[in-house]
Amino acid sequence: MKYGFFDDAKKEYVITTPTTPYPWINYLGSQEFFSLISNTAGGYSFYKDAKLRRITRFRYNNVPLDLGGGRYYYLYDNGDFWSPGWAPARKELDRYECRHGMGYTKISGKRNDIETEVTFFVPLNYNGEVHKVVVKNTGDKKKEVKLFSFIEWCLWNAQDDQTNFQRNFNTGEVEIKGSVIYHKTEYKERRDHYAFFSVNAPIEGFDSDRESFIGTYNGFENPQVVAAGKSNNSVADGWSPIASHCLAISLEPGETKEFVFILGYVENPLEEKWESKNVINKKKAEDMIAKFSDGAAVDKALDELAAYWDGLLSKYTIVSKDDKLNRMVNIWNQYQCMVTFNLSRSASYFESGIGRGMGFRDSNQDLLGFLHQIPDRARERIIDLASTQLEDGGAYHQYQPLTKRGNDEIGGNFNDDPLWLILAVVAYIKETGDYTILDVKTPFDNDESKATPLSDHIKRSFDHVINNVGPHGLPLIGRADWNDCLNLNCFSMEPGESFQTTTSKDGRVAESVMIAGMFVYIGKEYAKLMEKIGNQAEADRANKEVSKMKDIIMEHGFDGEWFLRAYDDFGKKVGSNENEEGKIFIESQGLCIMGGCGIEDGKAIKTLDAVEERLGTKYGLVLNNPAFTKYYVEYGEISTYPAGYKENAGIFCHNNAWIMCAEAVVGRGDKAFDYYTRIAPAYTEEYSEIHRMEPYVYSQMVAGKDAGRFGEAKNSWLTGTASWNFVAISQFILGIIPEYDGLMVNPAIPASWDGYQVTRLFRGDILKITIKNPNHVSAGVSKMTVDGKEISGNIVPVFGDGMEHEVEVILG
Ligand code: BGC
Ligand code: IFM
Repeated sequence: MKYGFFDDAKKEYVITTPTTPYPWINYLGSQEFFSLISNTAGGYSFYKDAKLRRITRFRYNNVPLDLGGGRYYYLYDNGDFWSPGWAPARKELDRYECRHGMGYTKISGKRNDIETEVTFFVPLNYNGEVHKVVVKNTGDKKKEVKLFSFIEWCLWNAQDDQTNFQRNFNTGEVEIKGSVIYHKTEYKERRDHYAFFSVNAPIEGFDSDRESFIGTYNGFENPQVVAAGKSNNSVADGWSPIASHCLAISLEPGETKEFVFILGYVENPLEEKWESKNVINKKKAEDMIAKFSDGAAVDKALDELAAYWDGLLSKYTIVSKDDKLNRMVNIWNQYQCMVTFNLSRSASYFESGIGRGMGFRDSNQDLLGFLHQIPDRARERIIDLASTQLEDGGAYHQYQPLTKRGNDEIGGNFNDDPLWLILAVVAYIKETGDYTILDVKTPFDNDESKATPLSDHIKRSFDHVINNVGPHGLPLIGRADWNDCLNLNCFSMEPGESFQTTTSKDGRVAESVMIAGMFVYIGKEYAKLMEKIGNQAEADRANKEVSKMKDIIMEHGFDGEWFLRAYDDFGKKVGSNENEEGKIFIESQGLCIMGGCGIEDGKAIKTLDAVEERLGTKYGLVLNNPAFTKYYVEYGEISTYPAGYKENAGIFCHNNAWIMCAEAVVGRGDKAFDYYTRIAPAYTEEYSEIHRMEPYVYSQMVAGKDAGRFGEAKNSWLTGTASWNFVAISQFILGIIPEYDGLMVNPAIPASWDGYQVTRLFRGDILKITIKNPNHVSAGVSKMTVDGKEISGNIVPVFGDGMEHEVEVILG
């Protein structure tokens, strides 16, 4: 069952009912000011850091769902009132629609012959959310209505805001000047930032104290002020400051009126600190407000935003016979890659914005699906990440975006982390041809006195693996590798100690076949890069280490029909046919094959067949099988999850992509694409009542076959799934692959396809690539012409002339 439809021409998903199976959200802003907005206008805003600079308040896990705060509008008409986005008043509407687009959301609702449309967006280079509200009288009688706005301020530090009430109920301060409500509560930083909510019209009244507006025992659905149709003009003094305007609007039949509301954030550099207590420098807010004094200015900014997204998305576009594939590749997957690049795992409807900052492994992987969009931002991020690396090549697992410093509480020792940095650097150079990034002096642990060129950082990443191997010569897993919940060192836990902070105490240590697979896959890339920059000695050394590791994998990491997952701290096999539960895990299968293990001797094919048989379901591949049904102290958190959920045999969409890639590596395009369609959101749209999450973005996990709610997704938006699935489809399956010296074309597609076209903007050139499949094969390029001339090999050279070039590729 569907709850809306894709409007591909507008790059929108159109939701036709407010009661979607779960709130279906969108993100506004892509630079420094960010907002989450649901299809009924719930959500919140923050500046740079969802924990430390939360601008509006939101209650997670609220009852009812998605009524925990938002930017709310209410219409009052002669004793009746409603919200044009349905929530929070939740009065029935005669018409409702929500259009989630690229960086904007448009919600409209009609009742009592009043049609209201609100467009929410964050203009480019602007620290604020703009709401254009259009109210129309569609009836034949004159209307005198009131429009109430509402937002609730968060007292900046979102964690403190939800916990430290003894303090916070005393600190709230506001100021009202004309139609602008300023939020000037200090946080401990002492007046170096404030926020405001304005409207470009005279107001009849306002409120800035929550209780005065809502009533002590009312809710967002029936604020006493709205019910009475009259503001209280309350000025908050402690408690919970809010901002609400009341506009009296008179509308002749057919008449439309337009208003611009702005929720803005202002940062004052130190030297501009507020002159004295209670006096804020309003100039910056006034300038921001002046920028959007009317609807025309707003429309212009919306056009600029659309042009910006058209530009970004034009870097990779496909024309194929499959609409679902086209909309995933051309629009939504790339859009989600931008969002995950910006926010890592910090703020979504499943991530509270206070739990996690930017993850080292997460952000490095997010870069893979994003860096073709804005390579300069990718470059900056790579340096930020590498600056939190430690001298031994290990890394802080997370850092806080506002400070960019490694998080000491979480620390490091997730032994996959360092390798992902190499992969991100390699991908960046292949996309841009910019080798100078390798020379950038980059600190360790943010200490400038310890800065060395980035090339040295990736060398240390590589060496971190070979310096930390266990009894079989396989890499030590550390606290956990990519699978956070496979905690193989947990048996040595002392009472009161958290499993995640322990390491083995008796000298034996768990080893990861997954990291070994990553090492051969990514280590080979490291060697190639070294060769490319003329460091043959380092390339040779790296190649030797990689081939040694490959041998170790085949000797100690292969279980006969598939790859093992690990050795636990007792030296026992994890992910082996010998085990009763958890006989096979997905991660090592994908990565070992991507690293080239088992290709020549048929073991890769055998492995992939076992993956299909044991992990395959109609909704995607589960992570492990059989699921754990009881707690195993030697496995840790993974076995605490009920069977079929999360890392315990859930369908973890991130690692499904590695199997697609592995299938492509062995040339089985049919299988690769089949797996792609099992989890790609556009294909799940048809059964949204089961899947429940947004049909335009990936979710981290779908409940697996052992779960009570098989097929139901959770944790949409912020997941490495976005970038890895984009890599899988755009590079491994459709076969358009950036290489150091040009763009390689090497598809692995369903044999039934006749062909498709891809337009790729690569290093300034516009490559129009037509792929033809006359003999109905899955892989193998038999002929390639560039601008009419046949070339040998399958790499389109870099022209560097910024012109259009026609590429024709014949498979067979
Ligand atoms: C979850 C993982 C997540 C981790 C983050 C675990 O509880 O299952 O998916 O990555 O927490 O700390
Ligand atoms: O690899 C992790 C990631 O860092 C956060 N989400 C879950 C993944 C698997 O455990």
